[in-house]
Amino acid sequence: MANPLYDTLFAPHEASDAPFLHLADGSSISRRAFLSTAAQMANAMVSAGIAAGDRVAVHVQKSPEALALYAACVKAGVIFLPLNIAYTPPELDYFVGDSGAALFVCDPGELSEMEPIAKAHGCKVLTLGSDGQGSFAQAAADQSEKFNAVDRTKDDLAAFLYTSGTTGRSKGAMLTQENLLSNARALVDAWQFTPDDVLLHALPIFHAHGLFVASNVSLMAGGSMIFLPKFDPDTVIATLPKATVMMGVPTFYTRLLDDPRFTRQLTAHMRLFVSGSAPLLAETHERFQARTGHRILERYGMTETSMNTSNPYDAERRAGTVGFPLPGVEVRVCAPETHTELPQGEIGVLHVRGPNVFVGYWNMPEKTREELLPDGYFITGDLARIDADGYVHIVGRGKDLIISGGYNIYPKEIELFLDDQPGVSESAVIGAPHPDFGESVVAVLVPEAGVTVDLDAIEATARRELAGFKRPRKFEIVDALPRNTMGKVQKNELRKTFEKAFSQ
Ligand code: MLC
Ligand code: AMP
Repeated sequence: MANPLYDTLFAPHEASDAPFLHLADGSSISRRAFLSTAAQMANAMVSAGIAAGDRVAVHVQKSPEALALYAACVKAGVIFLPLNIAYTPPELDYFVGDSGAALFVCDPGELSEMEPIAKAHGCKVLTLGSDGQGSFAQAAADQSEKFNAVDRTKDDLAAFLYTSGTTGRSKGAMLTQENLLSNARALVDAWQFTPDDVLLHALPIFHAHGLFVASNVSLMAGGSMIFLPKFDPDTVIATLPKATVMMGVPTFYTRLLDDPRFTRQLTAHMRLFVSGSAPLLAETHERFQARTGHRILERYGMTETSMNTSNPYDAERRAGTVGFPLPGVEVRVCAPETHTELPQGEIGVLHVRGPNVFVGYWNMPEKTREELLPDGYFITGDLARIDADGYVHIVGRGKDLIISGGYNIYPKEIELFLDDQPGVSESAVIGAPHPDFGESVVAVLVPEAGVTVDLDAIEATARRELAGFKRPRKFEIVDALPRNTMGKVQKNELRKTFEKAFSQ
């Protein structure tokens, strides 16, 4: 009788009355209270006809209750499927349909729009608001605070995280209990987490970073979290004195560095700052150290693998690198076409193998076979080099991908959208350096002959159909796209032409 994920992350602290989540208003929630809510939610799901192995899609604002819903799913053996709150109804339509979710828990404000969409897929709908209210919360409030964790094995699925792809069609990465547990264990160890740690948590909890790195590590260590609804510099600066560790995407750190209140004195008591999800510029690294005296610890991961490598806690944190493979994780640098390992020091595609690597894409056996090799290695699509000391350098991407403020944007998806717009003959979407987001989206459009493209109309449609972070921030009109002799659009040339799009 076991549920390894529940037994490790949650059960050991079920009776603890010590603060677990510290909220921005100064109040706190104990693990006992948090897990009572989770048990009530698990009962509410069962009452709604949800069984172990079903998918529960979750599109809600970050709140303690949203995290309790994750705990409830683990307890009930239900597959947790969190979705970026920025997704629009047409995007959500795809995720609910593709995953075959049995229940969609959404924000009360979007119920009228989402109910018919979910119901068309035979999916039940309940609501959970940022204030912890809604029909799901109500259903849970009437339930018992006791719920016996449903038996699971370590190989049972715990979560689906959707990740976009070069075809423009999102893929549901299937993660097992062991994927999540092995990674949390490796990170607690590598970053020396203890029950005394207070993690400043300002990340969203619908992606690997905020959920499987930040929350799982803190849960496993038995620590507590300052649980903020979003990254807001004022609140981060106000609550930092009570934290010991902070995790963030590079944009968090550049925004903090732009704030004169972020000083050596403010951060003197901190044990650790971790960065990931996007490249941290060596310049940001050095500025951070000069300002605070701390060296940010950069690590590297993916939705499909959680964390793969990390700079060391106790040894040199080398700027511009993502450190060494975590214990139990193997990496190799390979030739793109043959998948054969390259001599040490050469640049190639990074492959990863270990207990952290997902088991495949939901309902996409071919895509799974393309990216998960028979010898267990996963092709990350990132270009890397391993230096003579063993530090991994991510030097670029073999995949056409833009990372804006830590969110991934696949140009193909935006190009498919743009090509459908009136007056657009064809399009190419590229990332250009952006001072706040690292990179941001530039849309290069070729109009149909003799037509003036109505950019306002395109922007209005984009607002309805695309999540905000994916929307192009700059449109450029050209007569033709640069192509090579094979007819392939030369994005490198476009990137060069528009590299200053956001620097004026
Ligand atoms: C918000 N906006 C963005 C954006 N975030 N635009 C581009 N890129 C982003 N990342 C837009 C909104 O659509 C809106 O546009 C406007 O900015 C204001 O919205 P906001 O919500 O107030 O923005 P803000 O709070 O400033 O958000 C920025 C941010 C946030 C950096 C704090 O994006 C964030 O928390 N990022 C973290 C992403 C993350 O957790 N990634 C982990 C992935 S897991 P408009 O037009 O409506 O005004 C992974 C694996 C790994 O990658 O290794 O970790
Ligand atoms: P996602 O698919 O959202 O999980 O994003 C994973 C991608 O983010 C990786 O394949 C990398 O391209 C990128 N990434 C994550 N961490 C880092 C890092 N520290 N440095 C460079 N790129 C990173």
